[in-house]
Amino acid sequence: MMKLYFVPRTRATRPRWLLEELGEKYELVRLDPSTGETKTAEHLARNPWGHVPVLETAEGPVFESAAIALHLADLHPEKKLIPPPGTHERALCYQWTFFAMSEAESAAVKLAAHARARTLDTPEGHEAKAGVRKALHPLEAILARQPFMLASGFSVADVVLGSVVIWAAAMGAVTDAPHLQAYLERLKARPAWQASVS
Ligand SMILES: N[C@@H](CCC(=O)N[C@@H](CS)C(=O)NCC(=O)O)C(=O)O
Repeated sequence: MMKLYFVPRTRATRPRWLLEELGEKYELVRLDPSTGETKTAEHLARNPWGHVPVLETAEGPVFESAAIALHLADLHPEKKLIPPPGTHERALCYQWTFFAMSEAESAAVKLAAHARARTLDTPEGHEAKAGVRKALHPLEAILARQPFMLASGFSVADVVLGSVVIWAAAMGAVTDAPHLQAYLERLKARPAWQASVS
C-alpha cells in the first residue's frame, strides 16, 4: 500500500485530496515539523529538503505535490481525472497545473509571508494581495463558461489550482470574483477535499 507523508494544512493536502478522489487505499503518516519529524535522517532520505508531501511507492519515494498528484491520476485512467496522453485536453491539464505551481503559487507565497509577519496592512502587503488578484482574476472569464478548469470536467488540475485558490481566499485575496468564489465553494463541497484537510 502507498504511504503519504503528511502535515495538515500544507501542500500535502493536494495528493491526499487526489487519493481520496480516486478511492485509493493508502497509509497516512503524519509528521510534526515542530518536533523535527520532517528533518530526521529517514525523512531527509525521502526528501533532501525535509519537506512534505512525499508519496512512498513500491518503487521508491516521489515528492513535489503536483508531480505526485499527476502521477496518481495517471495510475487510474478509468477515473478520468487526467485526459489521455497526447491530447489537447491533456496539454491544458498540464497548463493549469504548471500555472498553479508557478504563477499562482508564487503570488500566494509572497502574500503568505506578509500574513505570517502580520504586515498585510502595509503598502507591501497590499501589493502582495494585488499580485494574487492579478494572477487569479483572469480565471473569472473561464469559470464563467465552465465549472472546472477543463471543459471535460473535474480533473487533477482543479486539485492543484483549486488548492492555491482556496489558500489565497483564506488570506482574503479572492474578492470581487464571483466565479472564482463559486469555484472554490464547489471544490470545498467535495467529500474528498473535506477528507484531506485535517
Ligand atoms: N514545492 C513543494 C513544496 C513543499 C513544501 O514546502 N512543504 C512544506 C509544507 S507546505 C513543508 O514540508 N514544511 C515542513 C518543513 O519544512 O518542515 C511541493 O509542492 O510539494
